[in-house]
Amino acid sequence: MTTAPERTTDLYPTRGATEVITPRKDPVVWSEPGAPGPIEASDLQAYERDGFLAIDQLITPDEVGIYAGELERLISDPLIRADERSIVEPKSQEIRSVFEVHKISQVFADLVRDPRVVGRARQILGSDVYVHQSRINVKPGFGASGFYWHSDFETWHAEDGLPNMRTVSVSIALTENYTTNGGLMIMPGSHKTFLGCAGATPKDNYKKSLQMQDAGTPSDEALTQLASEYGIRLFTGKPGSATWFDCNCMHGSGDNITPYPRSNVFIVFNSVENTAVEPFAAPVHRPEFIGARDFTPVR
Ligand code: 6CS
Ligand code: FE
Repeated sequence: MTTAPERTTDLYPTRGATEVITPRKDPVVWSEPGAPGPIEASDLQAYERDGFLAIDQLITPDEVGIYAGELERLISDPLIRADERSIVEPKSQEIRSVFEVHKISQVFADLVRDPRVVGRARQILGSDVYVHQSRINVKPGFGASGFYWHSDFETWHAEDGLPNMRTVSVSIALTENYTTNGGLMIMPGSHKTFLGCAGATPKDNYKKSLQMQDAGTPSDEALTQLASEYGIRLFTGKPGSATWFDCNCMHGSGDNITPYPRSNVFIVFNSVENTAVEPFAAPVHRPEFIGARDFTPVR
């Protein structure tokens, strides 16, 4: 019989009656200065300051072909389409995302374990890591909808039960990210302010939030304040480029009305010292294909 992990102190209150700002209490970079790893010290300092690190080429063009091919294989498989891990676009019903690709695809499982990938995650988080979530985002052209402004940690804390900000995501471009096809936007420095959102988490929220998030989205006033304080950075890059970003960055992406898909693979590494407990602001935790409850370190 598995006992529910005990609830720890809630350092980052959210989804109450009103919005509430809490200064970040956790480090951004958890490893000691000079700790070994693929990230240069100057880049690690920039990541600590900005909350993100853009890499022009994390994987080679040949490798991109392998992963882009695997994405196509997955989204063309009727069994995958019928699986609960697949989320479709509200209008076109085309596949928008497929979750838990590190478990259903050996190709993506190998990417997770690649030292260029997991090595950076361990260096940022200062420990062994496991995958909290992985997904491929297709973001096809001709109207694929974006992701409204949010902090991922706000959801992962409220609904998946991650206690601290010791989680890092990497988005690896599998198609060209232009200025026009719905690229990732981050407010540089916003990771140091936790914005607790107003409004309780509805039951089975994920069934809607993965298409269009509502609970956990900031007010216009808060976004206006954050944008004026931090600005907005749009990420562009060739296939194979990557953006590493802290779990609490305020980020989003626009719709893609161009003919050019903006596909990526998105992997979320969590420290084994920060494993999920009971949700902090939801009746029950989300399904394991969205928020892992298997904390086996990546080897
Ligand atoms: O709810 C989540 O976990 C997912 N939603 C978004 C918009 N970003 C993070 C994550 O993939
Ligand atoms: Fe997100």
